[in-house]
Amino acid sequence: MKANTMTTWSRLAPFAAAATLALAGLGAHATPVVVDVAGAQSRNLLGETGNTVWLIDIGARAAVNALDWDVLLEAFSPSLLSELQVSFGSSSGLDQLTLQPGFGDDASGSGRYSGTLDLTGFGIAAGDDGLLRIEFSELYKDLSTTVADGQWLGGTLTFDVSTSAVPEPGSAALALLGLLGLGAAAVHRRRQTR
Ligand SMILES: [Ca+2]
Repeated sequence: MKANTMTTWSRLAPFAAAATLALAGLGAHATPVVVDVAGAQSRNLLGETGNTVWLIDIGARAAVNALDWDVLLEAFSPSLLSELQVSFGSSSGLDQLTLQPGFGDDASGSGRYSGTLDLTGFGIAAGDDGLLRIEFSELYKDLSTTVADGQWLGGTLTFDVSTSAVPEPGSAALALLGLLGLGAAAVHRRRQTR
């Protein structure tokens, strides 16, 4: 397992961030954006056609400060639960982070996973169009490009969003750190339902 150097978040972090912004007099307004994942399919690799892609309006230049997830997944054999992933970022697609909720769970079938991550400092924010792009993809293609390797049966992704004090856009290096951190987070948070 990877060292969990990026897992020092807590559920208090979004509140602490909001308090800091309020003290700075920036008038930040924190809002939870809840995305129901039911029906999303992970078919192909990130960026390839056939994946489920959603564009959610969170407000122009709104920043994403935290993510909570509680999702029920199904991986169709021989595909594995660890291979289902979801990426999110601005509509440019250049600043996205990738979460693998079932990280470390190398089994087919269904599994439920939940967790939370403080994203302050990752620079995830909508551009002028206000759109958060969410793509459901697959880490390894076991099946035809026209059928799903995995399905998101239900549950939610909850993004904690603030509409001012937008940080700098994230770099590719930060995105990679985010991937590792989210993976480590998921493995510590996973629990299964069979
Ligand atoms: Ca697969």
